[in-house]
Amino acid sequence: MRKVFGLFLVLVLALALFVPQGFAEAEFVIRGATSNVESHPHYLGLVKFSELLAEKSGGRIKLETFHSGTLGSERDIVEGMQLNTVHVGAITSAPLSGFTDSFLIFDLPFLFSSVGAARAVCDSEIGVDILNSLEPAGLKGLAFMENGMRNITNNVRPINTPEDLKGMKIRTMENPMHMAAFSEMDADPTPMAFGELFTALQQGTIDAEENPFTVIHSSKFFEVQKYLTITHHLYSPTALLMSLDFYETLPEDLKAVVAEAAVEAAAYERQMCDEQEAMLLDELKAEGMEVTMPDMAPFIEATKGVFDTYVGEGPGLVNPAVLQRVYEIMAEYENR
Ligand code: EAX
Repeated sequence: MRKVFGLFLVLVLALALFVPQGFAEAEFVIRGATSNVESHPHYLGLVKFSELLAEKSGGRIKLETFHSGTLGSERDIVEGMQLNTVHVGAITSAPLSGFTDSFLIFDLPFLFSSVGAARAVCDSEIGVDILNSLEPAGLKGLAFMENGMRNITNNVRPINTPEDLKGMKIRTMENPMHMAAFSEMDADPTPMAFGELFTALQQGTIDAEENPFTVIHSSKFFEVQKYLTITHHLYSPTALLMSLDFYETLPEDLKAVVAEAAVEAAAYERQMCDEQEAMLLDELKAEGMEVTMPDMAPFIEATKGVFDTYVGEGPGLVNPAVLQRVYEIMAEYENR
């Protein structure tokens, strides 16, 4: 009997010594979320982040990922990170402008000339400053993922001129500059949390919304929206964020792991955006959406008033020096 017990002990010890790194008991079990659905690049990026954290930490960090608003709207996820009850979030820039004026630059209509130029701004010193501006709000900005160039869908009529938006009840994100742009075009902007949007469109309480192809397709807006207008009126970056309270509990070596994994996950997420954007316009047409691609000059002219109102010195405004630097970075990118 003593011999059997001895053998058993040796076996257990051997197993404990040779447990593969990835299966060590996690020291930190954390939760991360997006309001987008499972097939959207936001969630694909969170899953990649989770895999990279596990791999690079030797299993010490286990990130559980949630999609489709399971942990609430983007605002709920942000508040969860501030309370350290949610630890990671992939959050579109617009709601973040409510926590720091630094994100307002992304809310100027038609500012970004291309996705590449927008990414160059996000990856510049301006982008680092923007992410760091969230720390007083209790959020650690890790990297910029992407939502993409936003377009308009609606159920009323094809849109070919700004006048076609007149009186249209369009859902916007909860952001005053987005609302101002559509008011300048005599539309009727209604801020609404993303999770309520499909039902509002289905019930007809809202005529229109605006989002990148990845969102329009993954959230099946083609089922409740007839017309799609390619406008690229806003570029939506997505901040990969961590609860600052949680981040500060990490030892230095795991903070380095988080930083490295975030950059790699963000690059992967942008690649997913590129792959999906390349094929989704045809998919949306195949789903029956009627597409218009009007000249944007009249829309740009019609929304210039947003710059007059929201660029200047002081709270709630886009700093003119930052705007000038953004133009410089975009020019460097386009002339590279
Ligand atoms: O992708 O609320 C919105 O429209 C945002 O684009 C959100 O991230 C869903």
